[in-house]
Amino acid sequence: MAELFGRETGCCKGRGGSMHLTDVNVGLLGENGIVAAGLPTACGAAFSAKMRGTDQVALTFFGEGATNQGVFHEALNLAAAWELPVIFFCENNIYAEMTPINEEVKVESMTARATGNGIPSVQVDGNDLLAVYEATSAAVARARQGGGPTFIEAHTYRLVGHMIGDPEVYRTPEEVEAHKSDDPILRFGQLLRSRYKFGPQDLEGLQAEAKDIVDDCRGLRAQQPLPGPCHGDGVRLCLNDLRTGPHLALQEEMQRDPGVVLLGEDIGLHGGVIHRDQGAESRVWRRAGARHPHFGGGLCGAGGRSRHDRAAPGGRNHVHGFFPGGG
Ligand SMILES: Cc1ncc(C[n+]2csc(CCOP(=O)(O)OP(=O)(O)O)c2C)c(N)n1
Ligand SMILES: [Mg+2]
Repeated sequence: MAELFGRETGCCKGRGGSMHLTDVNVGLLGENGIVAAGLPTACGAAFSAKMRGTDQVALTFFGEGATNQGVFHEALNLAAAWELPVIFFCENNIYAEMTPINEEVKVESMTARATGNGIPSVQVDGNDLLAVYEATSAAVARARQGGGPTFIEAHTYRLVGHMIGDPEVYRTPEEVEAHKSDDPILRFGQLLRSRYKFGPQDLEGLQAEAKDIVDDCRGLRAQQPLPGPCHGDGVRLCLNDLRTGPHLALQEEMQRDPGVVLLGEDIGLHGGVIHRDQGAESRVWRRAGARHPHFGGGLCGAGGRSRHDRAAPGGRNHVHGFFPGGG
């Protein structure tokens, strides 16, 4: 909450804003305002976990609109080819910003896109909290047993506008009204009453507790300091031409840190189109166990993420115009 108020005490020291919440201490690797950028990032985290031999599983959330992005397909293909422990969780709320699903896609279900990339998928009622929990737990167990990625499509609905001030001219108030009784919080309350025998006071107690927490947070705004100017560190300028500079930097990093590997199109097989990387390629081949096919955007995001985990890589990207996931 301090981060949402832009305070220095927030998880990104007040500089992230609501769309970039990151807290690696709890496994939150970073939200992203760029549609679909979280998918290759999650692949990077999963790749890192696989390389380090941990039982960690990466989970990424995105909307049905994100499945129209090229990098979505690159990330799914990469995850399938490398059998990564990653879960792709698609929240299908039938609108991408303001565009209804029937104007966005021609497939019946987003799971078709997972199947097309060789990834097993499941559809779930996204407003049923326990159903979501069970589907996700099964996918985690599968990933931990070495079963690779799973795609979950959760069907849901967005009850409020896309953003503050959304005029909502693309749907009728009646349509929104009709979905209100399907609100997952209401439905879970009903389940607690019917199946777990919660009484009205039990539920009211929980609601009051939640309200108190939110009310307490409001005080943060006045109590906590705003961030000051930010001074970067660890950035070094490498004055060299564009062709040799990156190679020198990569070689230096790989010598300095044995955990560094190199990802890039064709690099695993024979060093890629620029053979200067060859000294590094045998190590890449052994460590990653793959030839690194043409997954430009996927590798780019995966590299950025896994670098944060100190498992990999020095990276190079030939084609992707935009670096999803940062790093
Ligand atoms: C690469 C990119 N293109 C466009 C946008 C603008 N944009 C923000 S949200 C959104 C719609 C995404 O649809 P969906 O994935 O269904 O998410 P939802 O709107 O349901 O949250 C778009 C196009 C963006 N943030 N990033
Ligand atoms: Mg959507």
